[in-house]
Amino acid sequence: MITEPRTQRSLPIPGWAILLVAVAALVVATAALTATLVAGNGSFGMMGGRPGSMMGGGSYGGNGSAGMTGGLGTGSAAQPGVSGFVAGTVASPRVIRVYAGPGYAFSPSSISVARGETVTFVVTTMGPTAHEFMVGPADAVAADAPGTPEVADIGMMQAKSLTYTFDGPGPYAFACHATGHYEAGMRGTIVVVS
Ligand SMILES: [Cu+2]
Repeated sequence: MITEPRTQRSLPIPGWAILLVAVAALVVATAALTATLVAGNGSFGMMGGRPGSMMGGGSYGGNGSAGMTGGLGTGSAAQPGVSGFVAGTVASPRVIRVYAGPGYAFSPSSISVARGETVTFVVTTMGPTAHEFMVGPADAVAADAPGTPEVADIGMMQAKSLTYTFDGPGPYAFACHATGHYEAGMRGTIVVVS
């Protein structure tokens, strides 16, 4: 703070010129960066955007499917069976976001998990109708069997989470058993990838 004005006074270059150069450099740098991104992968833009850019940096061209399978904001770049996938554990579950509604549907309606992994489902209700989220063995979920893990009364724009370990062979499923919803098709499948 004390020595700050010294450089400016001793230099014959006026402050505005330095500022101009700095701005010009910034413009050039921005342009170069933009050009690199566009040239690197034209189709990356919308989906891979934010979370992918840091992690995916080195493997841009190599793995075009990462952005697509990630789909509706699951947040994780790699899916089970894809290189770079990290399975959830009891200590550090993998977070999978699920959207309930609008209407009587889940998005995504099919979810891949690794055998034995622990997943925390974060279920958000879209639309005015409250939903439930039950996950477990497919037959138990279909029958709405007592004791099957479930979160209920998830109101509009509310998120509730449920953690489950897929330690059996499957098949597994998830569903909403609010009155009439399952019958209307509000269910999904879980694919266990060994
Ligand atoms: Cu529902």
